[in-house]
Amino acid sequence: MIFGAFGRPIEGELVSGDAYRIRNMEHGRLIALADGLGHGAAAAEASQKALSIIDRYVIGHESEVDLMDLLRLCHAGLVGTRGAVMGLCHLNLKDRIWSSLVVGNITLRVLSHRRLNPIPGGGIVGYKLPKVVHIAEWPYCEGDIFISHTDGVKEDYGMDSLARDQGLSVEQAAERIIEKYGAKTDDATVIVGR
Ligand SMILES: [Mn+2]
Repeated sequence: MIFGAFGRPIEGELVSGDAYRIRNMEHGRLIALADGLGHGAAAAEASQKALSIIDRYVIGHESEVDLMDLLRLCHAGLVGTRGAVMGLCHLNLKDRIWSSLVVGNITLRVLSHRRLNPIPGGGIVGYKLPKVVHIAEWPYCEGDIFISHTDGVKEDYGMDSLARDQGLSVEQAAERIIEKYGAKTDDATVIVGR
């Protein structure tokens, strides 16, 4: 699988409050997407902090990732910031499993034999986690497509065909999705994997 992303801030801001990470792990990839509440520097502080916590966690956990532990670390670390909504996904190519969770308004899906979405928990990382966080686990199949985006991108399944388009790199596909479905009124970030 190859993953790539594109993001841009809301009009009039220099920094995006969204932030993402695509990390190589021993058996696959760890993908994180965070949308700090609001816009601008304070929103970016929250989402960037989540990424730095993830970067620190990965050291020593390259072969085994516990998404719930990682979420709890982010939650504790983001106290005192604006908070963020987040999606976390671990693709384990050795066991051929996708694991993912979402807190708040982040879209994350895998287009496999059918369309797979984790059940999102309401809440804000750093402020209030949902009572129950569901970790979705799905088998990885050859040809799976991954899409995740922040709420600055209008949900439209038309983006699935852009993500599948072999004539575009994953970064180009993410950029096209933002051109077509990105809202001018919010930061927007898309991650595509295939
Ligand atoms: Mn947003």
